[in-house]
Amino acid sequence: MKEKRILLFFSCLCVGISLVIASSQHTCPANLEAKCGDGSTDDWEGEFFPGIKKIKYEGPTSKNPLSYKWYNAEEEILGKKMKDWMRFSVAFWHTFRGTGADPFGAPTKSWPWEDGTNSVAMAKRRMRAHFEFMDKLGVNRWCFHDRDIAPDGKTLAETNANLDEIIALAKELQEGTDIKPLWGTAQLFLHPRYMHGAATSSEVGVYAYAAAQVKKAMEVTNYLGGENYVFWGGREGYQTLLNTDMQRELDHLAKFLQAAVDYKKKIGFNGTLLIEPKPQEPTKHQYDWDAATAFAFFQKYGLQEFKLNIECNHATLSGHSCHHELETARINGLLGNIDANTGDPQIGWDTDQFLTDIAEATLVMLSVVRNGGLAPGGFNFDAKLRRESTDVEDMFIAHVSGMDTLARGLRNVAKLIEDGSLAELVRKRYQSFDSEIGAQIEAGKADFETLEKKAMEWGEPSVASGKQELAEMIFQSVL
Ligand code: XUL
Ligand code: CO
Repeated sequence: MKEKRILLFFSCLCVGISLVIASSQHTCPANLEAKCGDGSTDDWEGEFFPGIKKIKYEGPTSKNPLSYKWYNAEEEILGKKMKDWMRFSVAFWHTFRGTGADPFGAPTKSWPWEDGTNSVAMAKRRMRAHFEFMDKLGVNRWCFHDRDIAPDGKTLAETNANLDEIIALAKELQEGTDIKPLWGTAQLFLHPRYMHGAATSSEVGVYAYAAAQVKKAMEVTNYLGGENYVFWGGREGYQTLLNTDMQRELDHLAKFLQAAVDYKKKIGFNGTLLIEPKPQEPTKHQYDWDAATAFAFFQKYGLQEFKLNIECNHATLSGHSCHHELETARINGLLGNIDANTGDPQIGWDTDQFLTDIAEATLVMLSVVRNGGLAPGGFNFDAKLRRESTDVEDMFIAHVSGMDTLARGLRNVAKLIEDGSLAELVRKRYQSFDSEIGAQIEAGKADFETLEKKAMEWGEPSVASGKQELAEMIFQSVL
């Protein structure tokens, strides 16, 4: 263990005063490559977050940034406890592997527990920090990629052995708690072998390697009691159609996903399989562009086992609102999970920010409530601190803020439902279909001759106002 320094700092936020005592032991950038420690030990003395107590609900008047103002886990809203509506999850990759690096700049985070290596020992220490983080935050679910939590070895067998070591520790840390993975996944995009894709790679060797990786990731997700398994096809797409056999690649992807269904059954894994749509980045065009594209793909290939993990920032990248993607998934029976984040209207890429817009959160929660909740899915904070946010307490503040925003959205939906006028506006808008002929149309029993007869009989139809401004006024009134 390196030299230790205790650094006390006073964090005075504009909303009030919070006294946070942070212990800054030896620090190195949370970098994947840079070396600073020797990565030989997972020793750590005391707490990882010594200045931070368990985050509690203090209500909307609290000025304490390390408290919940809107998220009250045990409180019942619309017939369910808030924690059961939300099923919040910490994303290991952003929270514990995010370095703050961007294409123009070096890592900015120097978390005290990082020794700058990607060793198995460092992975263990990091996993312990992660469990303390979840405990203090009061979140009992987490999401991971295989390679975020354990380093690559020289061979696949060695890599699997590294993963097994970390999984054994995670299992031990989960014991006696109600913590478990919301979902696991395989990282099939970072290593150069995946430069042409994984299941859609032009190389059969890569297809096989990816299958082996997913097989193992499903096994460990199952072993940890994970409730879902995600496929995000970061490189399952193309950079140019000139060198791409799109039909062959899509057929390969479907065969790969079917093999995952078969293996899931074989090992008795009951988790839901989820596809996470995204239109592009890193590829120019990702095959799972949006919810509707993924739905068509499921239909064509008979992949009925799959549901969707909708990510809000991916939704906006595909030219839709998050609400649109959620509703498209929901009405097709596919809403399985939400990667809770948001983009920036002035930035055209996946900024993965914590959701803080109350109106957007209310629309998200409207879909969730209409869906009857998300279980066995939940809300995974696929969101990262800004590069410039470098205090340990920022990790907590970001999650507290994201959780409170969604909790506030849920409270607003309850108000909207209780008020009833928006539902009434929508009901009235379609009431002409509550007629005999409307019922015939909806039952598929109105042929064109019947409808022509009606049109002749009725003459020019009357068309009512859409009342958009009134709908917006009602929505605003609950925010
Ligand atoms: C990337 C993204 C991923 C997936 C998991 O945009 O959202 O982190 O959620 O691979
Ligand atoms: Co995501």
